[in-house]
Amino acid sequence: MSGGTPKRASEGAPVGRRALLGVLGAGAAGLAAAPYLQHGWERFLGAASQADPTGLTGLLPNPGGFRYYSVVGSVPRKDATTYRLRLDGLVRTPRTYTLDALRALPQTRIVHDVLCTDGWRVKQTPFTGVRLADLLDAAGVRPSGAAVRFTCFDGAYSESLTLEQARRSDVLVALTMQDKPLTHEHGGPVRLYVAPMYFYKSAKWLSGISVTDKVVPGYWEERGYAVDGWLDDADRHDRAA
Ligand SMILES: Nc1nc2c(c(=O)[nH]1)N[C@H]1C(S)=C(S)[C@@H](COP(=O)(O)O)O[C@H]1N2
Ligand SMILES: [Mo]
Repeated sequence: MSGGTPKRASEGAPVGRRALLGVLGAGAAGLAAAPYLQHGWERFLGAASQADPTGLTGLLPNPGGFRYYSVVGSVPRKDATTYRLRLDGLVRTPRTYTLDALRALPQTRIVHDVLCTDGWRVKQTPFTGVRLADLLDAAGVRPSGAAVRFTCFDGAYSESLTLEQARRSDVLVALTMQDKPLTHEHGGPVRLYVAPMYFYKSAKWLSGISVTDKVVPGYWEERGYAVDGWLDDADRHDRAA
């Protein structure tokens, strides 16, 4: 039944997904209202996609191979007038950024594969945004700062990085994905993008960056995910020597 390879699963399963939604009589809103289940279903559907011997799933509409994840049922929408990003904690100068203020800073574009621990991958996906390192430098991290905690305006999700990871040049406060402004569904207007790690580290709807004295495990990390989110091909500077 599940004769495929993990690579097959990474290409997505719109047929299984739609079929299941039909059976359940639920729409996307129904799924979003059952966020815990959704993550489990995605894992189940990932396995189901391996059973597709025709490869037809690859021909059906698929929103770029991404799944939509949220741990809460509904998330407020924020735009250029209402969005704020707060950077505080163990810094000399706490700051609050508007979307325009972030747009005015130097932008970095990174192209890398996106991988979810559920088995799907979106190859060579461009993200553009401000290097987190630049924001940390502007705020002036105090000597006691050793980690960074990220919070979200969905009111529930959080993530963490060590300060060394946070300072990597491939960690962005992202404003665009696939060269378009980040949509609400994908965590817009601003999400974290941690290119060398599994996608759960890339907190959507980013609203808070706080420098802490130690790593505070994030939402999924408190529920069993590894705090260490490195992808296999990541260039792990902090593990060298
Ligand atoms: N705020 C928030 N960020 C989040 C999540 C979430 O549920 N809420 N899910 C994480 C996981 S497990 C993945 S795979 C990606 C999914 O991003 P996407 O919905 O844009 O595909 O977001 C990550 N960031
Ligand atoms: Mo994920």
